[in-house]
Amino acid sequence: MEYRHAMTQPIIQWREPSLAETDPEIAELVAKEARYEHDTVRLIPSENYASRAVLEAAGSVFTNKYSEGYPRKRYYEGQQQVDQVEEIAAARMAKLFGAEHANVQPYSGSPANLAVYLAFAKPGETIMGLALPSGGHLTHGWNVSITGMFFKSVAYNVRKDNHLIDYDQARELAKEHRPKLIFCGATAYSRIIDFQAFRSIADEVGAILAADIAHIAGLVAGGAHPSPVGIADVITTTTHKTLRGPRGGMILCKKEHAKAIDKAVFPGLQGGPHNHTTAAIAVAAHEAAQPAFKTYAHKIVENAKALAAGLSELGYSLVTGGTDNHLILIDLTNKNIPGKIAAKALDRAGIVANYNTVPFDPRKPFDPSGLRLGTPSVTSRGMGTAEMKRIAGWMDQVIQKHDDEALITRTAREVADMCKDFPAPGIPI
Ligand code: DSN
Repeated sequence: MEYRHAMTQPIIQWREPSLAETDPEIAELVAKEARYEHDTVRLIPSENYASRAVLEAAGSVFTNKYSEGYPRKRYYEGQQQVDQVEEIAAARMAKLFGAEHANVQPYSGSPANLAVYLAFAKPGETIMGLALPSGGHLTHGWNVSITGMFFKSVAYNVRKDNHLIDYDQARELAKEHRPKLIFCGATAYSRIIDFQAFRSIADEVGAILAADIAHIAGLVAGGAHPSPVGIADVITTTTHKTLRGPRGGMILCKKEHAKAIDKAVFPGLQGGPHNHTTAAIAVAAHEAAQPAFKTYAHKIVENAKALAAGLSELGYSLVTGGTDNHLILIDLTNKNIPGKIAAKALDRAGIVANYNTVPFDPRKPFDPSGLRLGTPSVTSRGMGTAEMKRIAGWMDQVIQKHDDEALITRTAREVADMCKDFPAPGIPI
């Protein structure tokens, strides 16, 4: 694991043993993971490669600090640098998205969403969100999540005929149940989300509108998906998906809600913020503000469309027929193979995806009919539409012959060979 040392300073300056010397077992797993992430085509839509700069900040001495409170209003001394880091991170993110206020303390997306519940609804009150089997997130009120247990949750769905969000149903349900809070946003939805439609539904019933853009934040920042800023009252996101930052969370909101949101995050929900993550969020915001990031965001979508077209040509049935964003959901029913078997064969072939339910799936979530794919990681490596076609071809071979281990091993070699030509950010192999 010596490369982490090389990333920060020449190893000669260290006066203590390296990770490899202290804990070879973990060092080896880290090195193996780096090799795995380098040699495979990673198509999990919520994953990415953080840059070396982001990794350096995330692995910095800010991990040593406690700083409950907010900049200039802490419960700890010793905040000379931490205050600056958090102010820079929040200001950069607010500017990047054109938001009035940014809170960069949520530990990740789920805590960010919980803070929104805490700010705007009381236990037992009604909230609304997209149903999990329709592509919504657990924390949008699904029954196994605390958000479905502590609140009266009403779920809207995608339409049966075209699998697009059923805005009419959402409006009817909102009028009937008068929710305090409406969540829009998804984890397995491949089309543009009409934030304005949700705004008008929320206005009709006097609800707060929260847009969870965790999956598409990088596309929004790069102008490849419409922004909910100025439309939704509050916006939550993770920082590590299309945004390419460290694993973390963030809430953007209008000034009028800033106090409620800040209070809900701390002291309402969390203790000390993860300052090393905050530093890395600042770096990610800086990277996402560069002109190259706009190109990156548009290329993610271009690649997703190319991969979707390649798979469609090979007879794969795509939920909604295709994609407008970074994500593709395949319904494998017509190929007579469950998602899990396909995902496991693909993983052995060096193509990493996740099995997923499709809307109205007759199969169970742990053994569903679908595969979920995304192009943020491959795009971060500089792969383009030609590589997407190759990937579609490999996927087809492996899915069709999922128990042909010789073919799978050969494919894994071909995949690794292609990967050599596309350096993975953050991995100095
Ligand atoms: N687990 C994330 C995803 O994979 O979409 C969402 O939280």
